[in-house]
Amino acid sequence: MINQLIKAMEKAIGEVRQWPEKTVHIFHHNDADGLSSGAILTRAFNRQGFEVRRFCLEKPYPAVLKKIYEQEGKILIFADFAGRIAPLLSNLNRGRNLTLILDHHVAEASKDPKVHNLDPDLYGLKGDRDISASTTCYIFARTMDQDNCDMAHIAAIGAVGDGFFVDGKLVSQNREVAMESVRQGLMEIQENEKGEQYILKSETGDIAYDELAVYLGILGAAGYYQKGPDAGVQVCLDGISSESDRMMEEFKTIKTRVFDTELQKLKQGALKKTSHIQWLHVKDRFSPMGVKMIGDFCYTIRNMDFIDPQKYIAGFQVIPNEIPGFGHIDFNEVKVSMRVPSYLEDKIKEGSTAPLNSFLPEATNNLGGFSDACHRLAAATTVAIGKEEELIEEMERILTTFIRKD
Ligand SMILES: [Mn+2]
Repeated sequence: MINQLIKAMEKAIGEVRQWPEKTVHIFHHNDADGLSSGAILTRAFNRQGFEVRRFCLEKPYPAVLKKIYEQEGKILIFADFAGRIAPLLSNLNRGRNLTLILDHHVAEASKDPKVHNLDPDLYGLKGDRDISASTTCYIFARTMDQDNCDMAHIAAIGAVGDGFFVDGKLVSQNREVAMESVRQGLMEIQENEKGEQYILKSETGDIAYDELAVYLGILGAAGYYQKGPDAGVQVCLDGISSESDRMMEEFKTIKTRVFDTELQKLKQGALKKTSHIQWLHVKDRFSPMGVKMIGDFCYTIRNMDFIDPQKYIAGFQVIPNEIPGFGHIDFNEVKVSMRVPSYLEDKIKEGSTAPLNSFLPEATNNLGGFSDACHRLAAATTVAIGKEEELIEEMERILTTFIRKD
């Protein structure tokens, strides 16, 4: 399994070395796993003498992919997303760029030999148990050059950050990077009643890996439009600095202020209600924070006293027409994030209420929108600006049918 993956990585690395252009374009996610993936790849390719252009994306939106694939002759690398959309990337690429996918989500095989899908899911490993994107990137970097094994402690950031443990412990490939970090004196593992606590031993002091992941999450999400991801990658490579601390505090302050203002609006009646859904629209009031924050906000309010415990929660946030460092993009789209109050969560878990992924993707599709991460208790998609009410109506229509079927 893992040997087959390493073989596929060797093949891709061989093609990278022979590729005429010596610049790599890295696109990575903005959570702790994505930031540590971006950090590992940047250092690994710099060490090989490549110039690195790194871009942090909140999602691989179709409009962004279209712009990326207007290029030709490039080396394009996707980390911590895109495993599932390898067929789409194949269609966009048509042999014109060398594309590598280093993801760990559920994957589909590529249809273009120049698109190498190196997602371990295709090799029998479980992305929600065995291996994070950061560990996938670490194995890739080590396959490129054995000296890159000094980045095991960076891989562990994503492994812990994604939060997949068995009995409170990292397992499989994720465990191997932890063990390697311990061997190199960069990690300490403490046993406790819940499992294991992982501590990074850095020059600037010790820090628990789960705390570091939260820290990076704030830089990457709340600080998305203010160079937070760059600071996050720097933290992964060189540790926390007074500058990263200053930025983190600033982003936390912005988040508190913006959330408090929005809460006041909701308490004054800004929450709209239909038969099964309660919803809100923050327009661009969450700016300059990233669009991940609307999901965070819906989760924060889910059990507050003005929330109906029996209705789904939907929040809309306008997606800025810009990708930091990548330039202007005409999205003209709004993101919708959905969460559920605890009461509904129990109903969904016992199977007596429709989970979010049974109606949001379908409703989004019917309106020509883009579905990405949809789970039972948390889901998000995007639709064109102006279609918000229509989306709510479409979900109501599907839910009504669903309930009748019962
Ligand atoms: Mn991940």
